[in-house]
Amino acid sequence: NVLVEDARTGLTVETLKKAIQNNLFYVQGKYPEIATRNDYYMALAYAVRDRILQRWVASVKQYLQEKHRIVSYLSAEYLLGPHLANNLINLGIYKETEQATKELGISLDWLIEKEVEPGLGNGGLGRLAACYMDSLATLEVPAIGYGIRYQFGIFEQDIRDGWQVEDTDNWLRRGNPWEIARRELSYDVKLGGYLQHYTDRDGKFRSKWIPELTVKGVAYDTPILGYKVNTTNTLRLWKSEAPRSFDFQSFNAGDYNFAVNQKIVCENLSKVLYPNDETLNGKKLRLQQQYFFVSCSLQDMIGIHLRQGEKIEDFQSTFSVQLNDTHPAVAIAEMMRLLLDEHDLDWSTAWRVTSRTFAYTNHTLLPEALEKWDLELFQSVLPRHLEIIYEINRRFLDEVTVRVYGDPEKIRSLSLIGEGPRKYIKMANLACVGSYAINGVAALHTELLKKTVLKDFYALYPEKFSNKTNGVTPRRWMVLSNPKLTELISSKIGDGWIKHLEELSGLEKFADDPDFQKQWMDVKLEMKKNLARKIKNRTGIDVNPESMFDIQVKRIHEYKRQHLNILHVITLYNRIKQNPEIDIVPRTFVFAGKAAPGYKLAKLMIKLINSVGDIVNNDPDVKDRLKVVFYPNYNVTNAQKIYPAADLSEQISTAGKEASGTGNMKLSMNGALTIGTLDGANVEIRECVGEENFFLFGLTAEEVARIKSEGYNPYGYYQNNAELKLAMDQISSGYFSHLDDTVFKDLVKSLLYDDQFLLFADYQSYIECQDKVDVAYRDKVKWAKMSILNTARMGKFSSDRSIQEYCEDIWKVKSVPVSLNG
Ligand code: 26R
Repeated sequence: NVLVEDARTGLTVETLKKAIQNNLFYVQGKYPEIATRNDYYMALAYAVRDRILQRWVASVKQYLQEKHRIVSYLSAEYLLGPHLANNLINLGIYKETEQATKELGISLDWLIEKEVEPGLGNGGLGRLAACYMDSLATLEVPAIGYGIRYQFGIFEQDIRDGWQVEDTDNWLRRGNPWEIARRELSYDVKLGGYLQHYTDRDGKFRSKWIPELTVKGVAYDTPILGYKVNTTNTLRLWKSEAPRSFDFQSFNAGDYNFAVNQKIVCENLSKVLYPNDETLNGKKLRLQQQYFFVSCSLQDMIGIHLRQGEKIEDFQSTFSVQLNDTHPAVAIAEMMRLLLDEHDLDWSTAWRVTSRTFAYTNHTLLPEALEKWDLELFQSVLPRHLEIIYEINRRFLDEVTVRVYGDPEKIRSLSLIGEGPRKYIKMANLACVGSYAINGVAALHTELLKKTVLKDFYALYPEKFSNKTNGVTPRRWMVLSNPKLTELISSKIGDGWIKHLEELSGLEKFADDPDFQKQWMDVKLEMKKNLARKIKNRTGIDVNPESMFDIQVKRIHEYKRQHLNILHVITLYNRIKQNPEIDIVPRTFVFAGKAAPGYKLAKLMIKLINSVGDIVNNDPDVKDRLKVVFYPNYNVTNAQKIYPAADLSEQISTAGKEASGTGNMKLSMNGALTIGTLDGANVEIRECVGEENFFLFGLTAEEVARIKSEGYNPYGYYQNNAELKLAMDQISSGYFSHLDDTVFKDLVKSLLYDDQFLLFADYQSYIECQDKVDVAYRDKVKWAKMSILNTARMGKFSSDRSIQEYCEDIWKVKSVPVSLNG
């Protein structure tokens, strides 16, 4: 007898084929002869979405059947990457779909490459949120991610004449089959205006907020499916619009222009992602964005809580709300406002609820990245919240004055309000006071938080602090991006590691097996060939897949020190020029990453990489032993192609500056060896893979702090190091810039006279370490073994482990398995 599957839920090749054909006709309105690649992409995407919808609806049903605790993740950024291939993997129908499309005469890869990724984040923080959503669903934990549906995500980077140029990211231009607009699900958000104070009938003193403007937030939901489970959670992103009533009012008043203008103001709120990473510019629109999504999200959560028949004062028993850095920290004041003004609770009840609801993750120690809002600006957007923050601060300082008796310096540092030429609000302080848990993202980072930026809060509330070392999802960063390696690993140890990454340790016993080593390095070579092809297409540069692929891909920043890497390139180049017959291991240096559009020095670093590349790549003396590639427009899609091809992973930030890093994990999992400082999660990676399988160099965080306090003198290092001096002199004299000695002036000046990141202090140590890498790479057998051991020992760095820890220690949530048709 024949099994007849439902056309919208079936998972066999036959049914998938039917579904694609149906969608081509009934959704796209096309037949095969005239269908475009996009038509096929859409037809397949909708077929996949149908299958996910079945699980999504089942999950909602399951969650509503009885009361469950729910995790709410608040993040201004989600860097999801393309959905299609990931959903096929998590549904477990990759092979079937490959077959179905093949039988329809089209290639699945071709469709997968068609997808425009949603780049709704800058870098590490946004990508972490995406990995965590994947792990929450995979661990079957009820969770909602809340954020902003930016119409334009992170800009697209192009390189012209070696310089970064930005183009807008119009990711929605062909429509988005992965989201469902919930037009009926919307909330009003007030902005600006003033307060009216009065005493109500019960003699209660009250503030009434008369806003200047009300915007509407509309929910757009994207399903997040777990790996080989039914659990499908929701990522709910808010789009801002003008309220319907609005145009009416102004129209009646006869001011059409004003009405149109206000509509534009409203829509602007979710228009574009701010491309800044680690430096703030205090823009009003950014504060409005933060408040907008936070207010919609809290109103939504309160609605969910109350509809379950629960009391408002028990809110914290339904939701645990995680703040992804301070970007959503205004939620603490907004929660108080909603409870006091809209739900009529008294202050102490409202504060009890609020301070048991939120938990705060810090992602950076850089002082310039700690969010501060000019008090007057804050007041002009959120007058009521300023009043509430003053009251939180007053009560908080009253309480601590007793404990830190007579230490005005401590009081100043703990206060939510900073004083100076202008007053400002310290969002990290608000987050610490209003949260029941505070965590850093790697062991070293958490220790430094406790010792430096948050030390006074640590002294006050040590029990709130814990470490949650970051992790990444092996589904996207191994299974999806490196299928060959996945197959090889599973052929030896089965596929349990995909959900239980510690099982990778089973590979250790093959680390010395010559056959396995050969297979391992064959996969690596194939991935390098693939990347070489991409590099050729995108940049025109020929690279040798047999050379060592030395890779640094991440946002461009002084603290990440891409210029230290390029100084190594110049040093090797000079050694070749001085002795053209010198025996060095051929290397391909791959750089990729975006610079914040307003960050002059970072943009100059990109220009320097490209300028050095132009000289090195084309000098006949080099004989193709060195190649420098700047791969443009680093994003999730490109990252997936780059990581599997890496031999060497560059993690060379100044110790104490990189909170964790997550690219370091993705590279090591894919068999790259790391050259790195004792910074962020590098410390823990080295502990896991073993010091003999990690190339360590540079100052420690303690030494960095000591040198800085004693006064760092870069010029001395420059004068006393011949190779360093030569490289710097070449850069400044225009050796790499057609004798133009002005181009790199600012960069040279910064390195020689006021570099905050101690680059010269680590130069010699870095070069010597790179020389060791060169030696190690010559021993193919040993390198293969070290590479295998890196992967085998990376089990700890799955985001499943991180999320498990958050669930147990902070959120107190349990998994709720979802059954279909249950
Ligand atoms: C305030 C504003 C300008 C801003 C500051 C900082 C905007 C964005 C950032 C980016 C920060 C918060 C970030 O992405 N930090 C990174 O978080 C990763 C995930 O925890 C870490 O791995 C990484 O080390 C850290 O830099």
